[in-house]
Amino acid sequence: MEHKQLDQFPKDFLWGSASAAYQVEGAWQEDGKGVSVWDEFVRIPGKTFKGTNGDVAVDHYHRYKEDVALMKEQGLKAYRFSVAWTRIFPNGRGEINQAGLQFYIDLVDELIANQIEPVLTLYHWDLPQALQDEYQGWESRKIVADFTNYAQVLFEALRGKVKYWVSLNEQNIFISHGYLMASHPPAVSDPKRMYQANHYANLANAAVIKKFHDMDMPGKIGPSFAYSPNYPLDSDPQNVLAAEDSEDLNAHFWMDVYLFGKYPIAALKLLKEQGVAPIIEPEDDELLAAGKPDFLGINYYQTNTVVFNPLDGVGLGRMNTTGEKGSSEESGLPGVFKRVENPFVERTNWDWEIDPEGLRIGLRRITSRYRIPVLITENGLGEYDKLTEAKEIHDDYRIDYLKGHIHAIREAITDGVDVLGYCTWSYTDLLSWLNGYQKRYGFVYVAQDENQEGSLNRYKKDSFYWYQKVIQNNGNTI
Ligand code: BGP
Repeated sequence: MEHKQLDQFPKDFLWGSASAAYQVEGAWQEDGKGVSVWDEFVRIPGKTFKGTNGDVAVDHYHRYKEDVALMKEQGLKAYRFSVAWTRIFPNGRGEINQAGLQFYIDLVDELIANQIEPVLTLYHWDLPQALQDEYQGWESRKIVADFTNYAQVLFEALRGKVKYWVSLNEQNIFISHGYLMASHPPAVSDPKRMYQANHYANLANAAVIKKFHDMDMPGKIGPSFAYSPNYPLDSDPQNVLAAEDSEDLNAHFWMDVYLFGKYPIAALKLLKEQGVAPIIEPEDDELLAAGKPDFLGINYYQTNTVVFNPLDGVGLGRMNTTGEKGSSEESGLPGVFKRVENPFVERTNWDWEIDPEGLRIGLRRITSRYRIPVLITENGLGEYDKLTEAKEIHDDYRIDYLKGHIHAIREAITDGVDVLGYCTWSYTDLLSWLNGYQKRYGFVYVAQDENQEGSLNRYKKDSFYWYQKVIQNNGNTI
């Protein structure tokens, strides 16, 4: 629908930007930090682009004051970051490592002193290696107690200071990449193990949310889901059904559990037929029902256009992690769906489809199905950037991308969607898990190249100044 006039963004809208510990901090062995599964995984030859790792990353651990000063200059209202579990508990549990905890207390204090709302992610994929070794991490029910215990330490330490908490970042991604595509640790490829690990992650998520509410914590908590709304390629009923199936298996399969405490019917039935459904204990339903989030975090990058895929059709294909346009392979689930190119949208050099309208569509779907406020916890464009001799970065393509998506949010707000805020991915340039340092997302350029050499100096991109104005006008000129 087209509105005659668009609503204004709410006055207290959180104009923000985001990062994750492993991708920015570096200092991987400092101040008592333990080893995470990513610290180990990146050392296995061939796992990441050109063997890049987060040992130094963009050195945010030592430069956080400089980074926060840049945020302040830009006028950022919120900064989303994650805590490295291994800084708090080097071995996942046991004695608290005070120096590690202090880093986050200092970061939060620095943000608050600069009028920036901290949005804290409890888990952005860097599981303590000790828990992986001891009981296979997410593949054990034991993770629920350890994750809750770790979260409680942060709840207590930052009570009243941090008002927005993200429980798990992109459970759907770390589980599917970790246990099916084998592209993230622990590099397993087994659907049965994947769905069981996913079930324990659901329990851990619910337990942490329940703990937050039981402790009467001021503020709000919710998971961040990587949502790629599904489209059928055309109106062939087979393809429409394939899109419904993809929405069920790739989206409702997580969001329904977060919001309804139940898996979607058709998806679970299919997994049972295939013998890969998770074992669900009777008491699990109770916990899932008791751990309802206050908001849903959404990470939005692209939509997913599908057609029907016969039983002898394509399976998992390779992703483009090189930035060589057109190098990704076809991918699908035999008997259900396969992904195809959407002929109506452009693609990035990493083959990600650029579809601002898809964000509005996704926000509308969430609102209709779940009636819950949404915090957009990630959205952005990963591209090559060029530092000119004058030390400038003319990233007009990023400005176009963000402008289109902010406009789509404004339209969604006008449709009646309750959006709490918008965090771009990412604040500074940072390490892209599988794509190295050349795939850049930041408002702030960091001199760090593929060989992990560079001054690590920060330079403001054109998009930095553009977003500064957006914030000044509370988005209402877009
Ligand atoms: C999300 C992750 C982020 C970030 C982003 C961009 O899935 O939550 O941590 O990496 O995607 O992805 P990529 O780095 O693969 O381009």
